[in-house]
Amino acid sequence: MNIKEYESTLGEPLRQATITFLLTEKQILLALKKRGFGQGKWNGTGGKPKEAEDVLSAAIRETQEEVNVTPEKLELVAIINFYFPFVPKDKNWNQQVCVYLSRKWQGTPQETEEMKPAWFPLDNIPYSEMWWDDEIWLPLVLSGKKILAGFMFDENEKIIDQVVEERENF
Ligand code: 6U4
Repeated sequence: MNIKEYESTLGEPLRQATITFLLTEKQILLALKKRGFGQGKWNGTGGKPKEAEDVLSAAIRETQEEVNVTPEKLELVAIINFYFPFVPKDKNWNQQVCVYLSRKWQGTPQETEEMKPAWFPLDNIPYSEMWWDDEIWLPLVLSGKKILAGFMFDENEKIIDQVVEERENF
């Protein structure tokens, strides 16, 4: 099974989600997911848009809810489709994630019930404690590239197929 074959079995568009990374010149803000999907992994902040909410507004709201910070400028740097063919479709793990970088925000990151934030040096990102795909696409977006990508996972959340393309713009 590869991404193309699996995509053709999906009737509906993928559900949307967001990931946002705050950046300073030398550091990136990651947050440890304390519950739910991706529990125990470091990631950007994010989640699903509420009904009638656009994706950008969801990215801002999720960052507020999860680490108490309000991003002021968000740059869309990647659109990534994640596919979990071994998980029942009604669990809604298949998703399309818009990835944003923010260099301007209000507030100081604080731990909440959902996430525990921490700053990491850009040259020491804890990839072994993140989703496996992050090590592939995060260095690209941190180097200034915009990417369109797809990753497919097996039952152990290991990558079994991937597509990564550079884009001029979205
Ligand atoms: P709620 O509704 O908040 O209980 P929750 O189970 O917390 O849902 P969700 O769906 O809101 O999770 O957010 C999932 C987060 O995981 C989003 O920020 C997108 C991100 N994500 C999903 N698959 C990923 C992957 N393969 N690599 C990655 N992030 C991923 O880096």
